Amino acid sequence: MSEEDWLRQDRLPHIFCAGCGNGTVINCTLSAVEQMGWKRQETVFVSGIGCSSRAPGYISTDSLHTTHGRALAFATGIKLANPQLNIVVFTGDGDLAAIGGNHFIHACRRNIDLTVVCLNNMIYGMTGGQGSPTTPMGGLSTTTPYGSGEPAFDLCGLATAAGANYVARWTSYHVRELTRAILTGLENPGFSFVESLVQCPTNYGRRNRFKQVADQIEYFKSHTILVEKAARMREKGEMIPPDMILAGEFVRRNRPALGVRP
Ligand SMILES: Cc1ncc(C[n+]2csc(CCOP(=O)(O)OP(=O)(O)O)c2C)c(N)n1
Repeated sequence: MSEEDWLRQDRLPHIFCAGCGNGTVINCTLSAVEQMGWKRQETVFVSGIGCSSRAPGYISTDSLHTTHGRALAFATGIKLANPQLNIVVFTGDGDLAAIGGNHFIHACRRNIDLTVVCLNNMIYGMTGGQGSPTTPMGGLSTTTPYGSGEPAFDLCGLATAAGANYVARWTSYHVRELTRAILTGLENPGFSFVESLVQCPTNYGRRNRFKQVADQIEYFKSHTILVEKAARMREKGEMIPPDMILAGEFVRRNRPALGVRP
């Protein structure tokens, strides 16, 4: 089997815009699932609402495309009803951190045995480009036409503080690192949170300074700093520029977890 065998070819073509980063992250996730050797009958994909949340519809396992912000509530129910199942949640930054924010913190606190892949395009993609909790300061969107004046939510910081067992961030540029992080998340018992920044050329890139799809991917490449390097810089009292993306593994631990297979 390869990751392509996990796709429902009959559902193609997909709804994603040309140049969207979601396909890359779905591919990385399926590659990690494939490397786990999981069986399709034992694996469930769950999502909320948004472009990113359409992902499970293209995967050939049982899946739940639920209501906006509620993917983790449904996923928790599945896991508690049948701990034998492997559960992967696809969610967007709006789905997870705005309308679903409360579910997110409590799923981390419970440390329930799931892996969440957050496709963070820094915008509400599906509804036309409104600002989200992760829209960067100064970022242009339909609801922040003069630039967002709010600081962006650090989803990995939140997941770490709330109790998740595994937390990592990469981008759609970092295909190998992202796949490895998702794999580690799948292997690690308890709540695993992997965030991937993704380009959204239609609703984020074109309103900001990324005229071409490759411009935003290039930005991900040039503006990433490893968490270890950032820690060394802080120790030396050096400033980390605010537009840098902290990437890598934030936490890997073994707190008691809910729903871990006996
Ligand atoms: C209860 C509810 N409120 C609002 C909406 C409208 N809505 C659909 S998708 C979405 C935002 C999606 O943004 P995100 O989760 O970041 O996913 P993306 O489309 O960017 O991948 C919103 C507000 C909805 N479907 N249900």
